[in-house]
Amino acid sequence: MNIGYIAMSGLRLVDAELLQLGLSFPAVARRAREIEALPSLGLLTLAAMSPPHIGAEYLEVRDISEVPDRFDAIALSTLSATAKEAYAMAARFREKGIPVILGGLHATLAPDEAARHVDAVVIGEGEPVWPEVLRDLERGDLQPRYDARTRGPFDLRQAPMPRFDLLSPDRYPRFTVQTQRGCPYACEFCAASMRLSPVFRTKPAEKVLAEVRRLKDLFGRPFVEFADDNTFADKRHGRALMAGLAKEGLRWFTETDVSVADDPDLLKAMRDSGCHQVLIGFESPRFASLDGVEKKSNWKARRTDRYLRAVETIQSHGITVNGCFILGLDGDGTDSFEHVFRFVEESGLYDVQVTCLTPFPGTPLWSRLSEEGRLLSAEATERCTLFDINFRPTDMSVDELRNGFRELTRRLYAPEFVEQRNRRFREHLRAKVRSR
Ligand code: B12
Repeated sequence: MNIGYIAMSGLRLVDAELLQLGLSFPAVARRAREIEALPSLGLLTLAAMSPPHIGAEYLEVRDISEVPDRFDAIALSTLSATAKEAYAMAARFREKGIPVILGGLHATLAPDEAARHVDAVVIGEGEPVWPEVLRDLERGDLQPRYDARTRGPFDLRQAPMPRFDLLSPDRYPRFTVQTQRGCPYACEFCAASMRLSPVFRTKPAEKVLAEVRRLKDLFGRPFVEFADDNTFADKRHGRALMAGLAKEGLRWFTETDVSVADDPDLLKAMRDSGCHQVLIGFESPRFASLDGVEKKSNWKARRTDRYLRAVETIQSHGITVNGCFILGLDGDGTDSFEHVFRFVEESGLYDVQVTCLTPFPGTPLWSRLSEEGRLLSAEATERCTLFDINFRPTDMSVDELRNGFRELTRRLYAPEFVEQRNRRFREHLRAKVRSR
């Protein structure tokens, strides 16, 4: 038996004008190329659980016609933005009598929809059920649904070594490694790993380091993007990881929250272990826009007054910050674009990423906007790109959000403004070194 593990690669954006505008800026075009070059860690992880007598092949597919039909079954992974493409691809395989098993965030968030298009849907994390799926497949007894959430959160101490060896050696300059799952916070809009299983867990540092070493063995000097929601949510785990990573000579990037700025020792350890950049979801520079967004303790809103200081502290340790902002939050009017621009200017953020509020199906935000009659289309999953708009904002029109977003993109990524921020970062560091 031979299984094809299929990922749909490439950036997605429905708004063609915005795509063209974005790609015209060197900083955005560079990031888009990096995105094209990240493999699906989920599929490589599942392939690692397959017994040796079952063949495993990993494919990145953009165009359905590229897919060979030499497989006995297909394991397909999809996000909301690519769900319709995944269904179209599944239909092609099923026409040829090849069963399709679909998993991933969208299959988890919208399992009834997914079930209409494939032979089996896997809900939640793949690891707890994948061996069973393969067994049923071999017996010719594939079930329509496997719900990993009924088995509790997967214990990351048992995490298999992803099959990085399935990747072609020249295609990938960057790789992902996961150090934790879930998140201690509960943001209304979040459509990341906490939707697979909400319990926050860390992967033992030794296991993470083993994955890093495996990548080094296979690919020489890899650049690693940790595929985490919040790498330093557990500071003790973060410190243990940094101590180990310091010996690996790696360059890496991750996503975390502003609280790393409260811990100068951790920042120093991060820099010494090769941290190149941290991506932080500030979401908005204003308390009013964030008030109530995080449902457990209003954590995000309570931190807004420390944002400027946090950027300064982190960047002064030689780690660049990529600040993320969401436009279109409830209560945000047309002045919100200027608020974000001014924050970026004042803080000197090295990199910035702006996105539009996105109701991903199956999230609390989606349910609320649906109840309030504010979704533009309940079917337009292809608009779940973080840049296309699929809802009515409270304090501006859809067109005002679209146009304001474009104009803000133009201002933030203007090469002179990017260079000004990057120069400020370098000069600041030089001055710090001189003053020592
Ligand atoms: C790395 C990453 C990428 C990489 C790699 C994506 C990939 N193919 O895996 C790149 C840069 C390519 C990427 C691109 C995009 N991304 Co992205 N990405 C991430 C990130 C940071 C980590 C994802 C990850 O690797 N998780 C770890 C792995 C192990 O988990 P996993 O893939 O979910 O797999 C597990 C289960 O889902 C399940 N599973 C998955 N697939 C399958 C298949 C089968 C058969 C089975 C049984 C199980 C199964 O088992 C796995 C193990 O438990 C997350 C944010 C985050 N912090 O989580 C965003 C995230 C997943 N991305 C997101 C988005 C929107 C995008 C883009 C649409 C952006 C754009 N406009 O282009 C594109 C889409 C690209 C594409 N063509 O599919 C959203 C998706 C939300 C959603 N519900 O749809 C997230 C959550 C970020 C966010 N801010 O909301 N992304």
